[in-house]
Amino acid sequence: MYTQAMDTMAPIQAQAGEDVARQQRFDQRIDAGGFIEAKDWMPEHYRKTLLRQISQHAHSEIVGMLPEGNWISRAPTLKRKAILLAKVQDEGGHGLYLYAAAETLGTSRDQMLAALHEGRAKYSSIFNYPTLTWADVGVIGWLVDGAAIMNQVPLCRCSYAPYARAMVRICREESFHQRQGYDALLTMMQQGSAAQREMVQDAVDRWWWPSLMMFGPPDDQSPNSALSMRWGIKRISNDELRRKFIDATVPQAKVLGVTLPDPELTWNEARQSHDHGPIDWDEFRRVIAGDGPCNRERLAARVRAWDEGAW
Ligand code: BYC
Repeated sequence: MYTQAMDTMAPIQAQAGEDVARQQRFDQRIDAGGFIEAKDWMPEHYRKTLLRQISQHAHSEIVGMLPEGNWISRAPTLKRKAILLAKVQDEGGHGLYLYAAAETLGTSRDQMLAALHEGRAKYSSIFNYPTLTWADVGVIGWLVDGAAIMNQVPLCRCSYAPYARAMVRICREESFHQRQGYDALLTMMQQGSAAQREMVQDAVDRWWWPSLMMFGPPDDQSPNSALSMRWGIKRISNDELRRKFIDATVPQAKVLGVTLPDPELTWNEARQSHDHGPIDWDEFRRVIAGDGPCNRERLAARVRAWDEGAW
């Protein structure tokens, strides 16, 4: 028997059926290891998760220009100055590719930058620490860019294709950044004075633990990891990446002749990996909540650059 209600229900049922079909197509593509393009349908939560991660990543690149930028005018030689200038410019370029990738998800660059300037957006905790000496510039290249590469190479296979494509170029440039940092430190350690070697060790002591925090909280305290792994946004977990970074860095420290500031750092034969001492997660939480050594200074520098560049 025909009723008027049937007429109004039919489009709703058809829409619900279409939503289920789209979700199934999306899940199948993700399960098969496929990629999602900007114009493809995606669940709202997937879009928001990507926007959160990519915009935070973009902010990290441009805020990350500040600690090293401080040393451009004080680099020890013309060669080191030219290398550092190129590196800092590269970081600005990474920010631009990443803002462009994030914009494909429907939020404008102005909106993302407003969130940064108003303190509503996060950027990597690591850039809230000061660069006290020239050795800090080398250590940022070695440890910070080294950690970034470890974290970012798997992002070249991120299920969201515009992000994955941006990451391919970024990773190539980050590899060069890591090598230049290591090379600067090797020069100081092998050809420098005792004071310069001490400077390198002091910088390693200050940057080691914050570098380990770059990978994010432990897996069992990472609220976003489960879904991001399910959706192929993150391919390797925070703890696993941290472990791989430590394993790769220990032999490099040996060649360099520096000591990593963790008395509990030991090789675990059974796990074929290193065990490490406890990370100060209270410090991490304080820094990402805005109370690190340089949070206020970094944000003020970004806001000033924005205001002074306004038309
Ligand atoms: N700093 O559930 P979780 C560079 C936040 S730039 C600040 O594990 P997720 C470079 C996290 O956002 C390097 N916040 O989150 C540039 C979340 O908060 P919300 C930047 C952090 O997203 C210049 C909460 O803690 N790299 O290479 O699954 C010069 C819970 O965490 C941090 C990227 O951005 C942190 N360290 O995993 C030199 C890479 N860790 O958003 C070098 C892309 C966690 O819920 N991003 N949080 O409020 C990622 O891979 C992931 O977003 C993370 C975190 C591994 C960082």
